[in-house]
Amino acid sequence: MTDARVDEIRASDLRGLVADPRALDALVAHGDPVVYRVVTAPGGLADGVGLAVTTIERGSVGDELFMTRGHVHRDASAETYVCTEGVGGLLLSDGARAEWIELRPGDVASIPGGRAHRTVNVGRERFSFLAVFELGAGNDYETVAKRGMGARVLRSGDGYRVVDTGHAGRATG
Ligand code: M6P
Ligand code: ZN
Repeated sequence: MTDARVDEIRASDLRGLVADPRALDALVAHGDPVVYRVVTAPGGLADGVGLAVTTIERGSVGDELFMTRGHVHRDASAETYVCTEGVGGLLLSDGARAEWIELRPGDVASIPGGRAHRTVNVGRERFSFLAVFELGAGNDYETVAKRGMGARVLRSGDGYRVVDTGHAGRATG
């Protein structure tokens, strides 16, 4: 894919989304590292089908493991993820309940239409996955910024834990 589009999402792009804004400020001040890259096939596969590979670096903002921003599709279309590298997971939210699905290479996860979705790297290496989605799905980021994902994924000893936060509060805090 020599003509693929590459988007780099840095720590500063997670403003308003993390549990610990001070830890984020410190990270931004220390070089504002790339948290993840999204490589998108231009024009998609065919017939309105889009393809992207997302790679999340290993790291955290305070205790909160590196993650994507998370979004909901405006057109309520579904999406499929295939894990290709590392260990991570998918947080799904319907606005009332959060669900966590751990992903290892070869695992396939379906995101039902209308669910907010975010991925998190919980492993010791990079976490990479391929996404197949409808072109023109229209990513809405405001909903997640406003109500959060209902859970956060935190470093815990050598592993991680998924902590329920509820949807009533803001995404930060
Ligand atoms: C997957 C797909 C993309 C998305 C990317 C990063 O590759 O769902 O559509 O852009 O993950 O997630 P986000 O857009 O939430 O930053
Ligand atoms: Zn999506």
